[in-house]
Amino acid sequence: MDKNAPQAIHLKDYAPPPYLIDTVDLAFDLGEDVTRVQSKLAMRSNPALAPASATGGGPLVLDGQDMRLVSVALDGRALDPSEYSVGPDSLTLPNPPADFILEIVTELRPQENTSLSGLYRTSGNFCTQCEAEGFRKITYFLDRPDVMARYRTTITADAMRYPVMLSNGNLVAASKMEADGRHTVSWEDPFAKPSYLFALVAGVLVHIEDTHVTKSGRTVALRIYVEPGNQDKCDHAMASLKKSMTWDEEVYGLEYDLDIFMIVAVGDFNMGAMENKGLNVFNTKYVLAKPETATDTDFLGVEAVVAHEYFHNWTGNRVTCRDWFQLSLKEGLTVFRDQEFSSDMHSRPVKRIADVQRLRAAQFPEDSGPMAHPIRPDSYIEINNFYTTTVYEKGAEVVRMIHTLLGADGFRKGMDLYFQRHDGQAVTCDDFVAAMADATSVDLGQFRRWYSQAGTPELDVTGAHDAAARTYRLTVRQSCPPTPGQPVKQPFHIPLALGLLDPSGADMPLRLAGEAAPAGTSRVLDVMEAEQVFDFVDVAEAPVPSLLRGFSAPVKLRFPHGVDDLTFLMANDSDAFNRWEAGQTLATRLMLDLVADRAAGRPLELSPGFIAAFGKILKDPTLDPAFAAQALTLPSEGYLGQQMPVIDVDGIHEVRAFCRRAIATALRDDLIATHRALGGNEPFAIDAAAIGRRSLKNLALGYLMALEESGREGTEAVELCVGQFHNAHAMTDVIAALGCLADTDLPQREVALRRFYDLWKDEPLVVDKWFSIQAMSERPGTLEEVKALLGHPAFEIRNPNKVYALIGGFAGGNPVRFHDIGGGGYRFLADQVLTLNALNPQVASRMVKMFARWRKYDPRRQALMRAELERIVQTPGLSRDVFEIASKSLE
Ligand code: 0A1
Ligand code: ZN
Repeated sequence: MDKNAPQAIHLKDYAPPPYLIDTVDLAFDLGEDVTRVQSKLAMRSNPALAPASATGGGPLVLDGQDMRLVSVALDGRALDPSEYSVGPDSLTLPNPPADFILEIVTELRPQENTSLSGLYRTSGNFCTQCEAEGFRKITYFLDRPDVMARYRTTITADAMRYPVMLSNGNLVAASKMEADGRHTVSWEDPFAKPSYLFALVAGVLVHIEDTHVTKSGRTVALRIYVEPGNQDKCDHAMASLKKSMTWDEEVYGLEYDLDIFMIVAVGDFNMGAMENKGLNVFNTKYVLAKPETATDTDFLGVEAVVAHEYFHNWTGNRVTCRDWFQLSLKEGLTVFRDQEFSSDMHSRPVKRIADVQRLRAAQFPEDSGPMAHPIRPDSYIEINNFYTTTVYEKGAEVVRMIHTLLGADGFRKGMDLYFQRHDGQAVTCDDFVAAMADATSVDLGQFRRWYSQAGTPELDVTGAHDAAARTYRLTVRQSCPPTPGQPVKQPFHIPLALGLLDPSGADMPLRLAGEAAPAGTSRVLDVMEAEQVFDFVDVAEAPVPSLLRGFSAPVKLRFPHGVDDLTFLMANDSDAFNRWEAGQTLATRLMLDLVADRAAGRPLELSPGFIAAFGKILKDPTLDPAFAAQALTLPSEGYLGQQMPVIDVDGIHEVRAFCRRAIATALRDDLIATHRALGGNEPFAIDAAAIGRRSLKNLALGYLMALEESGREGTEAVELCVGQFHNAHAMTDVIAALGCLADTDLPQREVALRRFYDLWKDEPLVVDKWFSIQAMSERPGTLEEVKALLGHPAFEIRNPNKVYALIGGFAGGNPVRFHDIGGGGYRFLADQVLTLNALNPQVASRMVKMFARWRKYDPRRQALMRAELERIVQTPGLSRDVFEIASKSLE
């Protein structure tokens, strides 16, 4: 390997810090040209290491990059440059004393920082992002999460340009404007924290304010800061914050711990949001929402992300990670908490289905590709590449399994013990599991393999009924495919929730051989062996098993259910998730058969039984519309592709379109009736029922518009769609209609796109939607349009949201055009990755990931994608971020 290639960091090499930092005093002088940072650190050698000696803990190596070192002083004495050494990423003091004050002055140019990590500018304001390793771009520091210090932050800047100046904790001092036009504030955070939770914001901002009174009677001020003009879009975020605070008190007994909680929304942000102590910084996408500008998905996203960041105050901030390999300690747990919160606020089955769809769409492919890693990775080149769906969403599934194994009360006991033991500490995933096990005496020994083994386990289940013996035997075999660096896996501890349906569709009482009495009608089996049998007794008639209820483990399950069994489960399963799942399994099977038919040149025909089952769901007045919409959505092209050894891009696209047309043709009148019944502009509400009605209505519209291609039959659909586009008040309805029109060649398409832009050109988040709708159009000319849109005045390559909307929308949301056999899509993406690499490595790396699954395609596409990856890896000046993904993809 190239000796200049970036090196990996390994979990096994973890060593505690030789020095600790007790307090940090920061003084920022924010300037248009240069920003000066004075840092005063109270440091001492780490007593947990060798007995403290008078000579201290050996060399002190502070992290630091991309700034100018102005001066260093130790215990008040300015050091001569010969007394320390500065490298590209560090500042080393060869032998400091055991206890000392270190003062460092650095200078930065935030206006030139396009990486959006460290201190940078957004819309003229100053803003920071320090997770994971951004603090080292502000000052030299022990920039690692196990060094926790108390911070005091003083900010001085021009009073007119930066009237609002914020940092973590409580405001402790504020000056009036001085003669030079500048003013100063000081903030103090009483809680020790790692540097990644530091934040500073300064600029022209307005805020809305509310309060929350905690269970114990303390009043907390709540503020949401936005750019002027956006105040009218903050109410939903504020309401979500208040609900989150109440929920965490009720469910976990956790109260907020400072007197003020602030959220700042910024337009330029790499991720969704950041949980800095007392001062969360958010991507505007997860704060700003009003019915005219935000879809229901956006509203739900705001609620979930506000909750997620708020919940981090305990799971992440009060108890943090020892090192970045433990990232899932805070992220998996906090995603689990936000998922549960959203379930409690809306519909549990609908939320569970959405979460599982997301896991399957993004995490399963990651777990079976070149970037597969355990939720606690063993090594990384660039930690920013490990804010993955595996660490987050699979991490949440692992926590959910613990919840399932312990029960809600046991889980709460485990959480209580976790906080009792570790409040104020930086700990590991093992510490978390130990607290869960110790609080409940549940043995989680084998369960720990979920933290160390990558890959999606596969369960092959068979059932055998013995009518004479009245027994039913389930045989469960588990396996897990090899992943990079892990050729062989040990069996996992898998909680398998199930029920058995009798011929009437009712759940049978479940009694395992050896048990005195049945234990309920839905229960969790502990699958621990490579092969295991479970014998149920008193089973008079052959049951239809309902397996993996509620998706009780992140696995792929196979059971030889016949078509009739699946239809039966769709109609009867008491577990809503599995009713949905049965329909998806059936649809997947039928659609993959059609893909094979098409490849063999056979004519396509969709089973009338399947269409009839769809019709039944559509017409069932007792069903929750939100659930019906999920049940009537065919598996995505991406999901179908995952089920094939070699992804047939065009076959899948054509078959899915064919099925949509077949369903729409057969159920046309019912679809129109559904759209009518749910249509009209009812007063806007953002509750589960209203969201559900809109999603079913727009699902119907989508099917009807599938008829558009078939000419005359589609005229009425086009009228409905154009009418909805022009008359709807809620963005959800407008976007649904515009999305349908964007796939057509109708003259109304251009009219609608132009009108939409003209109406919304001053709302960046709405313009993002306009970009992504065009990027995801299945029309053949989309790539050329996307290229042209790169030059549109509203497109900014430096703004992550714009990149995710246009480039990400095309490469990630338009399989048939991105994977066009001509290779133009691939060349386009690689060009964009190389442009972004120089500007914002994190964003570039998220884009290059779209190539990771290249081996799943046919030889021609493989060769094309491989060539682009090679072109990328060979480019000089590649960031660690992009290098890691591109090189691992080629391995
Ligand atoms: N901790 C945040 C996500 C986040 C991670 C990294 C960032 O910059 C590299 C920014 C935000 C969360 O889980 O919400
Ligand atoms: Zn998080």
